[in-house]
Amino acid sequence: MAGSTRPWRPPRIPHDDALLRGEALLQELSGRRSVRAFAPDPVPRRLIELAIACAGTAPSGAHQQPWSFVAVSDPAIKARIREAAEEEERRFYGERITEPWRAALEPLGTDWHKPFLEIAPWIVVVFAQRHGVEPDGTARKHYYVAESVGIAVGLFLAAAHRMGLSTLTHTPSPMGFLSDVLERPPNEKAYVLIPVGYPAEGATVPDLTRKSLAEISTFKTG
Ligand code: IYR
Repeated sequence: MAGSTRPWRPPRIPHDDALLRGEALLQELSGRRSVRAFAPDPVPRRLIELAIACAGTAPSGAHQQPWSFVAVSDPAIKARIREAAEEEERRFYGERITEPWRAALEPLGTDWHKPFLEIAPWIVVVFAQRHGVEPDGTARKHYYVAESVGIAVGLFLAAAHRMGLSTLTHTPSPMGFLSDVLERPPNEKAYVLIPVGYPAEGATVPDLTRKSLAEISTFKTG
């Protein structure tokens, strides 16, 4: 039997107004940059809650919402995360990285040092629920988990940016230590770690450009 439905017919936005809205949003999103040097200045918990709530509006496979967000401001936990992440990263940059990968990362100037993990006022760790858990403890298959969580993370980043907060989309590899430090259940796997805060005084970002619309799109209009 199909689930219940309700009518859905939101008011249409006239095209001239839609154009202005789209252009304003593009300008807003174009101003987002990943930041690697954070100020220690605090960010109210409510702003983090709002960014998470925005992420939670993402579409997901079979509407299973296979995500958990763990927001950390506890200095002791941030210190443990930094320590474990730097241990992994030292191995990555020292042994596991390939030459092509090293070359690709060169413009970013990254290395194993991750002081931002302690300095940023918040670290939000996003976990993907590889499967659900029924009340009786049996596993329930989840669909399109990576796609669903990826969309939610995109909305989180956009929401944080809209509130004037800077983020880094960080993936220490491997991230298994986050399950231990944050005491997550076995059906969850760390997906990405997002420091949130304000750029440090004197922070810089790589002088990158984004691909143009023409480079990223093809229209087949008949
Ligand atoms: N996880 C490492 C390496 C790294 C990999 C990619 I792909 C990046 O875009 C940036 C960094 C680190 O965080 O340093």
